[in-house]
Amino acid sequence: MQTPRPGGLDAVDPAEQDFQRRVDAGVRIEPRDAMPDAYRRTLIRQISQHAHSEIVGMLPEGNWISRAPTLKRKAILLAKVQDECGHGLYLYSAAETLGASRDQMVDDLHSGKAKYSTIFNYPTLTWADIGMIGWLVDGSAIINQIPLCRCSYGPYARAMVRICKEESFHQRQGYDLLIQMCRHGTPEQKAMCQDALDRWWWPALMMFGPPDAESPNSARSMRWRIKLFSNDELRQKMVDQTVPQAEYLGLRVPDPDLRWNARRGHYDFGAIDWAEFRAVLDGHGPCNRDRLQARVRAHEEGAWVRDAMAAHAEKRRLRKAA
Ligand code: FAQ
Repeated sequence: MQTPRPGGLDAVDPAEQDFQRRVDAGVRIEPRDAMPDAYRRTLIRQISQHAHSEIVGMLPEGNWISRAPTLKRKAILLAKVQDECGHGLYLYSAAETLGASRDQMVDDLHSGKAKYSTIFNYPTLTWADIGMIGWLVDGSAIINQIPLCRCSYGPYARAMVRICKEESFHQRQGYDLLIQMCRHGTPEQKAMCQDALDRWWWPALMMFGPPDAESPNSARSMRWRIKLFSNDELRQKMVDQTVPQAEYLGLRVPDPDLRWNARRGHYDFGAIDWAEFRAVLDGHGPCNRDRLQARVRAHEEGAWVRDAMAAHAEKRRLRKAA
């Protein structure tokens, strides 16, 4: 992975050079500032994909709200899923500051044109999966998103501050659930957690995106400080942070090549199945079709709310104009 080049050497246009100098100097770019079209497009792409991920990401856990084992766990899960909805809304708003239309973004999701995180195309088969999502998926999301609080685009960076605080609660509730099941539960409950880890470990590592050498957007996004770390750097951080937590739970990470490398000061880990990643990205994961159908249905069933709000706004406008 190339590190950002100070001064943006391939920015030929003087306006772009000036923009790059501001980014290099750590100036926050705000919606009314001049910015290269490609910077705007890259942000709209990333922020809208991120928003879609938060919204589609409500579905796997939403599946368990009515089956949570206790009132306390149900209240926690409800709050978490509602938080994810809020994250989606902040992020759609951040993308709108760049001129993106909310209707267009939502249409692109529903038509299958827009991407969202591959991780949400896997099913939640048991209650242990809820713990696994909090621990691994929210855990990975935090590692990826803490640096975004310092990214170059103001509205995205500010949205991420609040999102990260909430993701931190999400990660902790997931790990707490797993501690209860693995350290204080029955052997059957612990086995259920091991089965969930076996299914979620590799998809969680894929959340960070393709390897650096195959990531078309990384070099430019890093130069513009939209990304501060590469996909592989963040993935390594996730492994280093998570393996000791798995040990505390008494769970085995499903990777025969995983071992501590004292020379590197990091864990070495096995090869990721990128063919699986690409298949899920292309719509062939276990739940892609269900996820999109659920979102389209929710949108259609909510049409009357949007119509009622539009009629109410129009009535107020006419009353004011009279
Ligand atoms: N899934 O060149 P790169 C969460 C796409 S939120 C699907 O490396 P980039 C909270 C990528 O978009 C999880 N697509 O791309 C939660 C690009 O496509 P394009 C979401 C992926 O943008 C928890 C192409 O592959 N987080 O979990 C994935 O520089 C629990 C080439 O890749 C964010 O969105 C993937 N895993 O780096 C919610 C964070 N990976 O458009 C509910 C912000 C890559 O060129 C419950 N986003 N792609 O055709 C980012 O940091 C970046 O966009 C990356 C990808 C790192 C995801």
